[in-house]
Amino acid sequence: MNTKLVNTIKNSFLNKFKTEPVMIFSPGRINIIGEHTDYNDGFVFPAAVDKGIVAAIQKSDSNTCVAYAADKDETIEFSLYTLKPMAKGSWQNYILGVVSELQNRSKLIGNFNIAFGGDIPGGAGMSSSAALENSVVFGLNEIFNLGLSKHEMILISQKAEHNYVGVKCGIMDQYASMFGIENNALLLDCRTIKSKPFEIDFKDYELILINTNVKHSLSDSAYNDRRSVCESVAEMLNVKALRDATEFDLETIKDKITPENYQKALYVIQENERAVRASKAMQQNDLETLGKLIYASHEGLQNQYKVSCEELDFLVEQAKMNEHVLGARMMGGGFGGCTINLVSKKESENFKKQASEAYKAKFNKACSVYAVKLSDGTHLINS
Ligand code: GAF
Repeated sequence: MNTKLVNTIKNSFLNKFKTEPVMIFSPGRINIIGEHTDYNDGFVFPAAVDKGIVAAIQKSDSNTCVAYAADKDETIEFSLYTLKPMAKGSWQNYILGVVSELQNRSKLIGNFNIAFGGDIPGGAGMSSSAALENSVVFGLNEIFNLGLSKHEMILISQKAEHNYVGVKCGIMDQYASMFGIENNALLLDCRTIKSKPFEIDFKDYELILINTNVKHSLSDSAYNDRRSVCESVAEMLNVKALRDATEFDLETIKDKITPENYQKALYVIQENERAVRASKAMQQNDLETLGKLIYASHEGLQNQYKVSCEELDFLVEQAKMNEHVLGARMMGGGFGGCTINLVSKKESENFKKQASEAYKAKFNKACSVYAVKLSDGTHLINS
C-alpha cells in the first residue's frame, strides 16, 4: 500500500473535518483471464493489487454529508433525503449510488464526511470504480455498525454502479477488490459468487501491465449493449445465462441471430472454457498453455466480441513479436486501459522498453508500465 497516499488522505480529512477518521484501503484488480464472462454467470480469474483507493471517513454532526475527492480537489455536499444521480461520468455517483443502495435496503445511516484518493488512473481497466464503491460501503458499515457481510457489501457496490453510474457490470470487480488475498488470484464462479484461491508464483515469469492511457468514449454504452446481446441469446436458447450453453446449442439458433451476435455469444462460451482451462494449466504450472489461452482470449475480444481498440491490439502484437512473452491480452471492459502480459523476468526490462518505444513511435503518446503485486482485499488501515 502507498503510505504517502494514506498520509495525504488522512491529513486532508483532518484539515477539512477536524475529527479522527476511520481509514480504509480498497484495491483495484487485474484479471488473468475470463473477460465479459461475469455477467453471463461464468468464471473469471482476477486478483486484487496493491494499488487502489484510500478513504478516510467519519460520522458528522452537521445536517449534510461532505465528500472530498483529493485527486481532483473537488468537494460535494449532499443531503441524505434528496439523493439523485449526477451527470454521467461524475465521480460523485459512486458515493451517492452506494448511499442510495443502503437506503433501498433500509440500512439507516446518518450524516458523514469522506475524503479519498487513489493511485490507479481512472480508465486503466483496473477498476478504480469498484475500489471506490467498496471503500464507501465498507467505511459506512464500519462507522454506523450496519452489520453487513462482505457479500452484501459487494452487491450494494454493484447496484450503485448499475443505478447511479449506469454501467450494468458483473460482479468480478467488486468481488476481487473486496475478497482479494495477498499473492493469490481467485477463480471466481460468478453464479455462486464463491471463489477458489490460487497462489501465484510464476517462477521465472511475471505479470506486467501496460496502460495505453486511452479510454475511448462509448465504452459504457458498448458494455451495456454487449450484456443485452448475451441476455437475449441466452433467452432464445432457453437457458438462464450463456454459462449454461455449449457451442453445439448455439449452432441450433445460428440462422435466427445475426452473424455478429453469434460471434459474441460464441466468444463468451469459449472464454468461459478458457478461464477454467487456465486454472488447470496454472495448477500444473503449465505456463505455455496459460500464455496461449491468454492470447486466444485477446483474439476473441478483438475479433468476436469487438471490445478492443487499435492501441490495445498494437500492444498485443508487440508482445507476440517477443519470444519471451508467453501471453498478452487486453484486460477489463475494453476500448482502452491496460494489456496484461506474461513475461520472462529476465527479459521483462527489454520488453517494457521495446513496447514503450514502439507505442510512442506509432501513436505519438506514451504508455505506462506497471509491475503488479497481488494484495489483500478491502480492509481497515491501522494507524
Ligand atoms: C468491467 C466490469 F465492471 C466487470 O464486471 C467485467 O464485466 C469486465 O468489465 C469485463 O470482464 O470491468
